[in-house]
Amino acid sequence: MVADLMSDRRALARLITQIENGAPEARQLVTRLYRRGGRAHIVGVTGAPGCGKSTLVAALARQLRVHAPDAHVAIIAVDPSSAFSGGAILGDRLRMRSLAGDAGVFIRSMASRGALGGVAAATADVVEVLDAVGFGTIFIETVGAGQLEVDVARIAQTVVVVEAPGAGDEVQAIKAGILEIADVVVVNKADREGATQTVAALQSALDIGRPMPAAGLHAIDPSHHLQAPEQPGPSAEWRPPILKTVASHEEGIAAVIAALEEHRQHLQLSGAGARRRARAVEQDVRARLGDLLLRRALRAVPQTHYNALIAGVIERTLHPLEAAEQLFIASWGQ
Ligand SMILES: Nc1nc2c(ncn2[C@@H]2O[C@H](COP(=O)(O)OP(=O)(O)O)[C@@H](O)[C@H]2O)c(=O)[nH]1
Ligand SMILES: [Mg+2]
Repeated sequence: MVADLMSDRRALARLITQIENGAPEARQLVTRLYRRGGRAHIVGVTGAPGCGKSTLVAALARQLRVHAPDAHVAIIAVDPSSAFSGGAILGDRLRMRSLAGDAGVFIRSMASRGALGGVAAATADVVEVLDAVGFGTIFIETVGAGQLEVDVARIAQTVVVVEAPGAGDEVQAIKAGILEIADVVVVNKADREGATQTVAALQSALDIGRPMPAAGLHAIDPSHHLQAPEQPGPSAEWRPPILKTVASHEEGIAAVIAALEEHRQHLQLSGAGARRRARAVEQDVRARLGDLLLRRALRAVPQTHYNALIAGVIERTLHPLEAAEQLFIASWGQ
């Protein structure tokens, strides 16, 4: 069955569509495949629109395939912000057309069809399927703009933040706050003026103080925190390299591939990968638990009671917390 999905791309595409739509038929296969995963290198690529992410990913995929023809590469393009992303995705397809004839490369765009907030979970499920099926490297391209995009990028083991030299001093990655999640920084379009200044601006932003790893995950109650053993050593700290590329001419790509591999090894040797995964798994389980509890609570409460409470909040006879508490009590024990 699993081998079938690698060779039967239509079946694979169908399964991914089912996952996107939250179709119950996909669930059994997805949960079964999860048990076989854990071998792929999952690489997130994020950055402002137009900085060259798709071109870079296509160049990376092509060179990976040349160096290791047996290793299959998957590319998922996620654009949660646009519900009607047909145009952008078509552009990506065209940009990646040089890969079109290679059966070892699977390209797929994810639309935000499901419920809000479901995109990250659906993407994670798709990545798990691709991993289990046997893809050696999985790229997730996302537009670096909001929290959802950051959530999607966090599915990755290695996050590449792409920046293009811009007009003036403005560095998008710094402005958007996504430099914090970078493991590798790429200044693409290095053929353009201002690349050196962009590298310098990024370098000083990285030097000024990289927050503790995985900022934002500290909200998790530490008493329930599954922690992998800390392994001290020189490899415990990772300093994101800043690399220049001209993706459209496939320049500087080998250095990016080397950095991805180095980061992967760092994750393994330092134990940082296990810690990162433990945090991600915990967050994922909690998010899914929250979703289940919410659905269950809402199912258990009569619609009229629910409507009355919402109306009460609208009329300000109830605080939203009071309404939530009453819903909680009403659903309790059901
Ligand atoms: N000058 C130059 N243009 C590039 C380079 N890489 C990509 N581009 C062009 O930049 C545009 C946007 O690229 P794309 O990969 O679609 O960016 P994305 O929106 O970040 O995925 C396209 O017209 C590319 O051909 C580069 O290194 N130098
Ligand atoms: Mg793109």
